Amino acid sequence: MKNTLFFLILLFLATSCEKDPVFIPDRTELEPGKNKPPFVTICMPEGNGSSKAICIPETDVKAYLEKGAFLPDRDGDGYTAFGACTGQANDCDDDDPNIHPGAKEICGDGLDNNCDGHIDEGCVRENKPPQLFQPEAGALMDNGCTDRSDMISWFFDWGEVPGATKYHLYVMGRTATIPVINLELTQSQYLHQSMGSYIINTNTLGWTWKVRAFINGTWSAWSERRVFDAEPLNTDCSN
Ligand SMILES: [Ca+2]
Ligand SMILES: [Ca+2]
Ligand SMILES: [Ca+2]
Ligand SMILES: [Ca+2]
Repeated sequence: MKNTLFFLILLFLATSCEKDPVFIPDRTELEPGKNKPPFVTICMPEGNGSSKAICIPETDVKAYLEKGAFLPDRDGDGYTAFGACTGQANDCDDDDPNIHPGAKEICGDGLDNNCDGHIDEGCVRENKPPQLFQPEAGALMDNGCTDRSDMISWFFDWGEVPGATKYHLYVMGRTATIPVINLELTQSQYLHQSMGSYIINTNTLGWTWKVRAFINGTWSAWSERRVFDAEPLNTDCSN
């Protein structure tokens, strides 16, 4: 009778935690005929960096977790975590059931959805150029004074581009050969101040500005090229 009982227990455990090593907890409720909880496989650290799969009643999970054991498939998506003691151990995010090998790679979320080691692979990068805010087209911007008592103060503002790590602001005079501003910036706005300088009246019209964004290692296309004018020289001098 005793042997039969032991055989039945073994048979039950083997079918509950399929393929996993059989572990027989010392619990009387495992006897056939009594209320039997479902069995689960759990990983028990062995002290040498590895862990061993053991089969325990679901009701014991909490106690085992407190003893340092861990669930091989915490998020229940059917894929066991990296380093788990059982299964393929290839779930790169075992807290998110939507992330696992074979999942669809979702573009633009910055996540490796299919656990192939690549983020957003195969996605067509939009790399949109920034949208310009101000100065608006045709805006009249600050100018300085011939007595150098005033500064030129220009404020540029554009829309943030998702994923952009820096921006390139380029401001050019109509007749100039080199840009007056040619800067890489981490913020999506810039205050240009040039103390004591001024723009002579023949050069006040037809300034242009544009911005591009640096995303995932490449520059976007340039934004629209927007035109503005500087106000006539000596407009707002203090003396
Ligand atoms: Ca999982
Ligand atoms: Ca997962
Ligand atoms: Ca991927
Ligand atoms: Ca993705």
